[in-house]
Amino acid sequence: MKACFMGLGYIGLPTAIIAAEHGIKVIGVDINPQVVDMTNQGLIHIVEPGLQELCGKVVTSGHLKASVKPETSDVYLVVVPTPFKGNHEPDISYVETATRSVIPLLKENDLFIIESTSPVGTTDKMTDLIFSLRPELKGKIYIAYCPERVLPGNVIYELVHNDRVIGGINPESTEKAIGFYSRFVKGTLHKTNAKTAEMCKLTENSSRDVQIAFANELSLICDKAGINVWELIELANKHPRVHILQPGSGVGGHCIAVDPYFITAEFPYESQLIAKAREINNYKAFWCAEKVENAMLKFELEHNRKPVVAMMGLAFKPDIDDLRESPAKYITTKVMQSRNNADILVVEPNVREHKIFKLTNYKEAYEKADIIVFLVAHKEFKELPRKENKVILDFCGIYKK
Ligand code: SAJ
Repeated sequence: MKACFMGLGYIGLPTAIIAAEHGIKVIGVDINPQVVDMTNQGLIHIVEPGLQELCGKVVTSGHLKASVKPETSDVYLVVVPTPFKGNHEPDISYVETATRSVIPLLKENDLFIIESTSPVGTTDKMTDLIFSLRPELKGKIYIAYCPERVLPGNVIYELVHNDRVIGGINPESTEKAIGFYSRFVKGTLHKTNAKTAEMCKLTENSSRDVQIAFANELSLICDKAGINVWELIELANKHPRVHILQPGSGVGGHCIAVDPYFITAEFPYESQLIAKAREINNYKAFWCAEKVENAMLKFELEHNRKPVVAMMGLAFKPDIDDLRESPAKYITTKVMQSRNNADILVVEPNVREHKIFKLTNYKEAYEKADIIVFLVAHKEFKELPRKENKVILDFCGIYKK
């Protein structure tokens, strides 16, 4: 069996590698020639534990090859980003471009799968596109939607062990897709239709966003009430049916901070709670930036000099190098703009250099700063000795007690 993966990003590359490791001949396609070159040398362009070794192995064995162009295969998978436009409308142009580029290669019995997070109805739209250009394939190829669910940092394990939801445009397509995934997935493969599978992905991430918004709202209330929110949540969670998530400096990444908009854009009147959760999680980052700015002003008034401020963390969550949609990056930018870049030390231990931010070693920044702002709960920060003589703004629970 030969499979063509359209997109070698955070999901496409690991999935292509795992499929290749399970004996499938894989051609990985990316528009970025650097990604293609690196992959062909057995090197990965993302940070993911254990993936480098596997990539080297499957490239050497000849099971994975990368290219800028798709090749004739038995299975085609679309694993490209689905960003949103300025007005939070989903942008499925990458999915469409990837689909268009494989349409000329499709032949009888082929399987076409979309994995990219997509608004409800995208699989039907791509199906119409395929059959409008290749009407002779109607009823002769299989088309399904199968979202990924892996957590960055644990991708290799989750790709194999997570359950998957598989929705075909008809029962035959669902069965065909199940046949493909059962070659490398040990989790249960749940059958449904394409629309439900699309909505299922959006539901999973929106559910998490709503739950985090609840924790973030509690953090605002507790700040005003003078209550330690971490202790409060820990105690509330002692109830057998209460499971509150953790507040933070906002919600980031390219999934939870994006996918709910795919629902709100299409169903604005029905999705009030989902929209409000997005607002609360975005507001939390703004609120954190204001807290930092106020602390800086207070310090200046009390000490008659500008403070040195350490912004601890830029990633969108702990112990990763991914800065996409990062609230920490937003807060740091806002604080730097308000202070004309003066006296702000930016720290991100998981990134070596950054084109916008000049990075400072985290220990050095921690020593030098008057005000320490914990934005991301990286493991390195938790090991720092506590400093009683500094102003600490802990937005991510480094010191829960
Ligand atoms: N966060 C909190 N409090 C929490 C948990 C998370 O503030 O208690 C924040 C994080 O700091 C981060 C954001 O939420 O900024 C998202 O982080 P995450 O760990 O919740 O999720 P992602 O974006 O890394 O991965 C999610 C996962 N989805 C769910 O858990 C429902 C993953 O399984 C999906 O595969 C992934 O989105 C995706 O690709 O859609």
